[in-house]
Amino acid sequence: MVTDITRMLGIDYPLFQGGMAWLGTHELASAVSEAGALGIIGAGNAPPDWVQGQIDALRENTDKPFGVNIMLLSPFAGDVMDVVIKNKVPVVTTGAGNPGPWLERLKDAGSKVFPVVASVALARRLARIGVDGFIAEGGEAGGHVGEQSTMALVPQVVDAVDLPVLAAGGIADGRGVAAALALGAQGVQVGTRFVCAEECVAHENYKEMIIKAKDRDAVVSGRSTGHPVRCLRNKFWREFTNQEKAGVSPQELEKLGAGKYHAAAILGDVEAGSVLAGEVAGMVKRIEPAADIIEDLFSDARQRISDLGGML
Ligand code: TUI
Repeated sequence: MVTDITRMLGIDYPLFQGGMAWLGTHELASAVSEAGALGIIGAGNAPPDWVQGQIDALRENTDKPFGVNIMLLSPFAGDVMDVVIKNKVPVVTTGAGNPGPWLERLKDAGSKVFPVVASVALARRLARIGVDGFIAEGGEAGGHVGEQSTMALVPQVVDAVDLPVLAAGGIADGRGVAAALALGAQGVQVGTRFVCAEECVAHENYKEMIIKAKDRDAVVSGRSTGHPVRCLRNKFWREFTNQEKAGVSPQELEKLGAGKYHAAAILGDVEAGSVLAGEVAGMVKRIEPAADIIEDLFSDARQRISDLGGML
């Protein structure tokens, strides 16, 4: 499939794997890139030497393009930027903030920069200073979320900027890919379904919880802190939400959340930990190789689009 994204990046499928903290490791990212889409190492809150190790390991397993996602609220964001610049990482995506201060150095290193945006305003501002495209992420997504839905946000970002846009949030099968393309996106970003890739290092309890999830199980907490997060309903979510309702301060809530992604993702404590996942968790049915997920997404999208063509 050819779009502005595949042409710009030299990849076969216009798909980015979401840069998930703890889960977007070199194992998953190299499998996704090797299969022809764009694998992304999720730096999350990790220190720069961990990111360097992940880049080295990925490059041992694939020569194909890949990306690093930098979570801008991380205390190490600036140090991780130094690492990706030194390594001339082909694609840099950013989350939870504005990558403007680093843009010139990233461009000088030859990186293509795709910020995640949750609003038209930020997209317009970043388009003016020279990013290469956007990931317009709706509130259906897992993890830190904005307020707008993918269905409404994507076309508004597409209309506001003259750069390629990928749709993210709420996409887990070929129907979602077809819908994103119909909204004007040049590609998609998928996170939750890749948590259940065989190559993803997520603990089996985490994968199992996603597979068992139903439509209403992916819920948001933390709106009062200014950093709302979508995760699966569990003991942690109930306690956090109760504290939030009781008016506990944002600093106390932050303490309550510390270490909870790691507890769920790696240690497999899916009751006391925070199981980040998008609303599409209810659509993920099995654990399978990353390459099969990619093939399924695009072969189904192609079929759906051609069926629709016949209907109209
Ligand atoms: O970043 C994500 N997903 C994440 S980050 C994360 S770690 C975290 N933990 C607690 C609180 C906050 C983060 C877990 N999941 N997705 C990309 C994303 N970026 N979603 C929304 C945004 C976003 C929101 C506001 C990007 C920019 C923005 O505006 C910033 C500005 O300066 O205008």
